[in-house]
Amino acid sequence: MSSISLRSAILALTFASTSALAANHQIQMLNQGKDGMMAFEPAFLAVAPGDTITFLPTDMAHNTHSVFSPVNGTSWNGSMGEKVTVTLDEEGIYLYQCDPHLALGMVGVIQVGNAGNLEGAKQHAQAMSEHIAVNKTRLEQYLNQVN
Ligand SMILES: [Cu+2]
Repeated sequence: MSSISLRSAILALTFASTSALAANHQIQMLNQGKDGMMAFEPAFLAVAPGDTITFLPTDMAHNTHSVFSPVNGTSWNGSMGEKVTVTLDEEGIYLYQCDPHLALGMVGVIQVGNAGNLEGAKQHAQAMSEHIAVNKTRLEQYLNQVN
């Protein structure tokens, strides 16, 4: 195989993996997870643009509500116990929370592609932290996993 046709083959594969094969990821809403009580799991998730996220009401007394998205990015606001599926096309950081358990640190971070809005996300997280009484370090820990 010549180097040009090999390169074409690799480009074709790369294109197929980013456009045709968008992945679905699942995030559970839990009373008790590996990060402790009242947690999303996984609470930090890095995905590709166009991937789909499904929030599963594994335990029922929770919701998922996006509170910070990239410019033109999707936002969502699920009811209590609602299974929510969103497709995230816009690159950047998304922050979300469980409304009744924000004070207990039930928050999560999704990174889609490049984190061009990381500084804005950190500023928003700072404001959220004022409403978090328990598990105050979670949000920062999740944001520290962004790269
Ligand atoms: Cu909750």
